Amino acid sequence: MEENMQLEFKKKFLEIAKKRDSRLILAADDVGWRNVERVVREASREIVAIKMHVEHPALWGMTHKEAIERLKKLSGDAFVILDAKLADIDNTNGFKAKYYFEQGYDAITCHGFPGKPAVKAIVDVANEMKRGVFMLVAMSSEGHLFRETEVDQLVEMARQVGVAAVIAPGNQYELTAHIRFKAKDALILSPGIGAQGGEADKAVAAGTDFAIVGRSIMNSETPADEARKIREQVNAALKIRKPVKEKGEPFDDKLLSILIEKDVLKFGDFTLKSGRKSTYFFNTGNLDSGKAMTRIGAAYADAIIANNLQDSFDVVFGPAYKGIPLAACCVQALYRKHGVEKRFIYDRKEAKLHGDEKDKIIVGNLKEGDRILIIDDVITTGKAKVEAIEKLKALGINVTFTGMIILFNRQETDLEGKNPVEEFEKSGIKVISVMNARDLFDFLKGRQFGGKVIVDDVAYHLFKQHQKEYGVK
Ligand code: NUP
Repeated sequence: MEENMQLEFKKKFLEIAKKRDSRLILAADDVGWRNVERVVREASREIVAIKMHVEHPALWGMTHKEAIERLKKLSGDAFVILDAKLADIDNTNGFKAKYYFEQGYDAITCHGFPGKPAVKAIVDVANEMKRGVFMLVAMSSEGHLFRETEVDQLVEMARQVGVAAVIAPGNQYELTAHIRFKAKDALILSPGIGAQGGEADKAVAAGTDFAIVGRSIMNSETPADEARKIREQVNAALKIRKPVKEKGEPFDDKLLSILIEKDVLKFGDFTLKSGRKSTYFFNTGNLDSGKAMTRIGAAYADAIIANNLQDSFDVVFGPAYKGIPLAACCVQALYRKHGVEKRFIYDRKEAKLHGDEKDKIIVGNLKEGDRILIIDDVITTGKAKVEAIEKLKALGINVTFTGMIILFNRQETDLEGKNPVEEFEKSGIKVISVMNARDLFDFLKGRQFGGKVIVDDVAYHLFKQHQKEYGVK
């Protein structure tokens, strides 16, 4: 019900944008009313909405009601948005939103960082009064602290609460493209175009649906011309924008881009751990930076949450060596992104000489009764995982293995011709693969990334050949 009201608002906003043939929101940022009046009058045909700050009516010497009324009259009934950026607790947000909507604003902006109930309080009021809520998921300002993990959480929150639109920077294209991907079909409104360095066409290509522009129009001698130029740029860029699903689906585009950036996929003659020859190699050893580990950790953590595994284990186990940093970044991402607190352990390849049996082999607190989730990069035959499980079982502690998260499943048979994933599942270990080889190769085949094709026809053929020999049914 609540979500529907915001959906209704979104629809209404899009209808008006269509009628006015404009996706341009004017930020009426001037302390003097005279200039605001001049600009809105001259540029009224170019804009769909006017955005102002809480202080503006007072600066213009009028009440909120008067300001809204005058702006609507001057602009031929453009929407009037209050950029209040509400960022308080639920109760306070609720009464502020109610007060502002009572003044007559069509929509209000808010922050998401105070948490879901705080945003929901605004949305509840807006739904009741049939108004819109626009939530910031990042900012255009230099040096802002909206990091990838926070942005992901904010986008998810906006989706869950069901706001009419999200606000994302029009001057940080990579970030907004990521938000576009995560936010799917949500409306994205973007400030940061013009005075803050953003270009309208690039912002739209990245995912912006509406441009919010202040100074470059407000300070212009010919505001109508300036506004028309931006309006036309936005409209033209929208016409040629590719659908979102081309960007990275079914894969997380941030994960995909780091795999590409770090050359994780290699082609040639390789011998795998199992002794098997391969025409290609998925080398997670190349994921060697903070950005890479952040994204990989997030991929594991997201897989755990998406598959609802968070209550099925007590500790994450990363088999030495490669599994060690993976387990560490997985539990970190679990905590940071999802608020889920788990321990992690890893084994020593060379047993320590002192301590009890457990301490010689295991680093971390492995406890009686622990349910263990194994984290590893790649699965081929499954042999390395079986060995890791046996090593832990040999310690004589009562533990169970409940799950396994693998970044890349090569989809190959084990040395007996069986499907290793099925074998694990038979023994009660749920196996989740973040990426399956066949899906990934099908997706990458012939696709350009930054001007280069990772999987060309030859590479694809090599993969298929290898699959023919070793692939599972
Ligand atoms: O991330 C944001 N960046 C931003 O500039 C969120 C905002 N709400 N704004 C607002 O957009 C800012 O307060 C100003 O009113 C407008 C951009 O104005 P200008 O840079 O186009 O002059």
